[in-house]
Amino acid sequence: MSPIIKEKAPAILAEVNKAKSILLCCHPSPDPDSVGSCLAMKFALESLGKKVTVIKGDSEIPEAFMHFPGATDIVDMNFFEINLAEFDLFIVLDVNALDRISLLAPVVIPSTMDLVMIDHHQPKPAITNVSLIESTYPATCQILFDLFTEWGVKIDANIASNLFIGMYTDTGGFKYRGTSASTYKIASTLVDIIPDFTQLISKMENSGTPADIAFYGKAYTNIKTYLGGHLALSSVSYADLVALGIADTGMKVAGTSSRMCAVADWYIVGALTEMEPGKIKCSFRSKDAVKYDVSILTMEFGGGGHKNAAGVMISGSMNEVVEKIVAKAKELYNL
Ligand SMILES: [Mn+2]
Repeated sequence: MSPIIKEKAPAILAEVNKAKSILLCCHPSPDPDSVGSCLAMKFALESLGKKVTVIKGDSEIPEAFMHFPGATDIVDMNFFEINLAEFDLFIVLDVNALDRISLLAPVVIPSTMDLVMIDHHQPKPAITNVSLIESTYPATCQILFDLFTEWGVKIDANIASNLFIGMYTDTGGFKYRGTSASTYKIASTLVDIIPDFTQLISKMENSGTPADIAFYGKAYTNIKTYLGGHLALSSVSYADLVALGIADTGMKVAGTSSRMCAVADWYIVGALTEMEPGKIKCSFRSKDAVKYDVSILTMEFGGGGHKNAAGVMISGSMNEVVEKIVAKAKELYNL
């Protein structure tokens, strides 16, 4: 149990106790740690007698997540569509800055709504009086397990399923840096409670379409290496996306960079996808987070993330963006 969580748990519970109606929001391009943490928090808060609304935020919830318990109750609205006056507390999960809540427009929190932020990304300056940032944890869902334990919330099957799937995904199946003995102990506790955890994983991972595989094929075909062959960048153009009939890349961009780590000599890998003309989504992975901290690279372009996994949206043509990344990587890393 992290001392930070122990220290912050009572203050967050005090915010919850004084709230009547609580808002939760999935982050843009939500991953299972975002959706799972929102849904687990919803069930936990409801067990404390609170009225809770989860909104989908900017993006659609991927079909592959719709079997997470509670997912069908996620309200189909973004931050700017929901009536904020109905809520007196907003708990932001798996997000460390206001501009990560929505990319659609600047997020302004009304004075009638308190804000609590709970996250495991590299800390940015605190923007709320009550924030819990524990960046040594591999998933927001793992923070929530400890937080709920501190609160005395009973972890039922609904909460356990959502926490488990978030932890499983953000740790790359319990193997990324940051995964600890505690992660495994908590996972063990959770799988004891979940009716069928292998089904939970399988339904999420094996619910793709032929277009998903075609996307990976396109990305892997377009890989070029730089900096002595140690930086590898894949690229999928907007024209490629149109040709493949892919409107929403979901987790495929991050999936591409994760799989590119398989090549021994590629120390830093990046998957670049032109989401709309002139807007390149970049997902980076590092094999050695100490020597090649990719969160520094993405922060140079206004993004963020973890030392070993980080992302950013960069404007420009594919060639321009590749040039910028290669130049910055050359400057930052000793390659
Ligand atoms: Mn996360």
